[in-house]
Amino acid sequence: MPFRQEPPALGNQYLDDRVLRSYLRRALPREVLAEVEPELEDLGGLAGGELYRMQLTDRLDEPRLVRWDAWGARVDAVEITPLWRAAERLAAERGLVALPYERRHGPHSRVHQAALAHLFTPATDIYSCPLAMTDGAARTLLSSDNRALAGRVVPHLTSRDPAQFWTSGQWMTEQTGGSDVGLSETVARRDAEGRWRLSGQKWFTSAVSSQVALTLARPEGNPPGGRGLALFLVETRDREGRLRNITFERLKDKLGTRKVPTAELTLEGTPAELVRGTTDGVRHIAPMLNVTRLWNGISAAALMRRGMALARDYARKRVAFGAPLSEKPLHADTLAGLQAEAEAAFHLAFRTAELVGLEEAGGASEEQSRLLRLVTPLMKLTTARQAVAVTSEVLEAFGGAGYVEDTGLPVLLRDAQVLPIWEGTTNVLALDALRAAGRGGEALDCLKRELETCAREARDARLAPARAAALSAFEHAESWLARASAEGPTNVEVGARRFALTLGRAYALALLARHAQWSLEHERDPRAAAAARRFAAAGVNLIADADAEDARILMGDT
Ligand code: MFK
Repeated sequence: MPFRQEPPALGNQYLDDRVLRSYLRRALPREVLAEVEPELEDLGGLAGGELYRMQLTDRLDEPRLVRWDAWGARVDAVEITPLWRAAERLAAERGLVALPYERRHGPHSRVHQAALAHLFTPATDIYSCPLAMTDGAARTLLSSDNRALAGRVVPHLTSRDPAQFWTSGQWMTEQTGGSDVGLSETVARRDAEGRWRLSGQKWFTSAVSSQVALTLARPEGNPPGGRGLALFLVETRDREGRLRNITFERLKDKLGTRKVPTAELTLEGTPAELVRGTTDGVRHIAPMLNVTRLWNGISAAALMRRGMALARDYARKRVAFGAPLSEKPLHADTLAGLQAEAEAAFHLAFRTAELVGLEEAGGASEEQSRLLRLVTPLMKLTTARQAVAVTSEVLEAFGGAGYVEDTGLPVLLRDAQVLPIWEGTTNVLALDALRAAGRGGEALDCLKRELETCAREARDARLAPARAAALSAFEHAESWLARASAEGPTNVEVGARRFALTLGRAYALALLARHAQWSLEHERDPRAAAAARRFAAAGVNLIADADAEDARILMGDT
């Protein structure tokens, strides 16, 4: 028989996930865990079974923009893939958006949702994108005090009935940019009946098949910048299913997330409802940004986990130079480094979900709310970069097979690459983190106290290097900020990315070490501690005392 390589396989993605299960045992009260575990196990079975098979067979299918039907009628429909249709139903039935609003488990409802999303995301071709935006829209509408609008729309966004469930888009990006949203050119005017109508172009509108979208537009006469924008809700179609003065110009030809129908849209007098006031649209849409950034982090951890599940299974099956790769010290060492990154990212993302859940249930202290404002951008930017690095290495762990499309592996890297880009790039979020840290320095103090608490709890001698690395990285970041601030704003900005990544990695390590202590004591499991030591050795402190002048010299023309 000629040699045939056995492909990697996935088991039950909940039962096989040591990190998720161990975390949930610590983070959830026993009765809550007992209640949620059967559905996690069920979704884990689907994720490693039927949904994975669909992903592999449906690999080449992509959404299509259908402008006309066979008889010449204009339809402007976006046909989504079979897996996306299945994911839509599954998401509604399992309450992937509904859970934090039903709040059956009080402050733990966000963790419950995050655990389901962790299993769902890598199994459904980034259907988490519309779910993230839908969740963000529900949160934004509920915090808007526009009871009439929230009362009409939120029950659809949070419905468990697939026939009633709506998703929401988030139409912010225009040709002027996705980062500096204040440059938006879409104009809002009142018509003769006093109804708002929007005109302009939206350049990157994800999941355009949604029933509603939150968007920004400038009421005529308003000043430039983010303050002059207002937040609107658009219902995309009328009762007959026709688009409401919206033209789908084309679908984007993207590197990854190719199952997500992202479009360019033209709005020509599109009816819209004001969500909240006629100004301060950027501030008013911020709740949505923070929710989608949480989803981004959960998705980053989840994609790393999927890559590791495949790479570890393959390492046991693939024999080279006389032994399975899993028995080769260098291969095992490489995977251990990736596992440590994935594990630290997991704890950072789930700690953020805990804080969001506390705040939503009214149980967050002022300290925890401040911490959350700083941790959200830190978590998003840190985990997104980890996801790109880890999925890239995962591909390499398969050798040439990782570079061949029909193994289903390259899509992991292509999908991960969006995570540092959408919902705020690394640099934009680093500046946001500086802003959050800067206001009187209170948020930074909150983070310091949290790190110190984690370090105190991680008292086992085996965790000493992790404790030391987390604390010393934080201290270096703190002293760098004080020094750079004294030197002037350019020096602060030039180091913002290194500062934010150092804080993000230090916090991820401290959380991992704290969990490792629990796992040593309650599970007699040394693996989380090994991950913490490995992560500590990989480099936490990225502060370089480079200054703005060096950047100017290096990047200048002369
Ligand atoms: C897998 C799941 C992933 C989900 C995928 C969804 C796909 C969607 C595709 C996209 O839409 S990608 C485009 C996403 N775009 C962004 O995320 C925007 C990135 N840019 C920023 O975040 C900028 O920092 C920002 C646009 C907010 C800057 O705009 P401005 O006009 O300069 O606003 P400014 O002055 O910084 O902030 C205005 C107010 O909002 C301030 O409050 P005050 O008016 O009280 O001073 C800010 O403090 C507040 N603010 C800004 N960001 C905030 C925030 N408040 C809370 N949280 C935040 N994150």
